[in-house]
Amino acid sequence: MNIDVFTLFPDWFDWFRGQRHVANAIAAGSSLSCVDIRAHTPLTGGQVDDTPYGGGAGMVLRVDVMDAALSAHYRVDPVQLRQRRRVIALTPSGRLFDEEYANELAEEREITLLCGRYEGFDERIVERFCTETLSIGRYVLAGGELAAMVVCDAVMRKLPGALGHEDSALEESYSAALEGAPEYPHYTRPAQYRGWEVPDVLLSGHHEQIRRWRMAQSARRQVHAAGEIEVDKGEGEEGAR
Ligand code: 6GU
Repeated sequence: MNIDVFTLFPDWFDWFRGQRHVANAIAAGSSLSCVDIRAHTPLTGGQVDDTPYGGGAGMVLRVDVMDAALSAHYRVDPVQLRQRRRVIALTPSGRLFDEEYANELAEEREITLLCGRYEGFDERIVERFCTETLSIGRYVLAGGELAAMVVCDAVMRKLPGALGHEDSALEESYSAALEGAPEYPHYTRPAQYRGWEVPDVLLSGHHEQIRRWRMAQSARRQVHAAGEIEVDKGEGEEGAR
């Protein structure tokens, strides 16, 4: 899979590319390229944004600058580009990014992510050049770059060769194997620590009982994730007070 990120801060992604599963995916043939929006601006002084029509705070990324960057990189009118690949504007009001959305993107051969800064994009960028808008949550970040990394992290770990252990992505939170529920709890050595025990069933060696326990735990977490937040005091029954 090839991911292109259009950003004002391409060097932020140098660190991200070094993350193990990202580096693995790249070594296995995927790519994560950054295009510096500012390098393509037709305006003097490297200008990329401007004040909003109608007034108000902040700056808005200009449509002519984004047009120039997309045109220079793909050598095609960006109005046509979106017929060949998903071009995604990262914005706090976009479609909420979740595991299903990540699976959808992981199926694509190539995608383009546009990072806004300041108050965001001139709306014509979204209307004319993009196939969709994406948000990683209902809060506002100063720019789309961290959101782009979140998307790349969630998508790239699904690509062939990204994870060391081939089936570690199969039975994890929100996977089909768990019927879309969050993952069950894990424990490892030591079996006793400060009097805190590991559930007996996990030490029992009864695979069918372990499987049933895990499915039940996963389903229980699903209920909590859906809204009834169980306050996790971080202590076992005995450890309270
Ligand atoms: Cl994609 N961008 C910005 N600027 N803020 C966000 C976001 C994206 N998703 C959540 N908050």
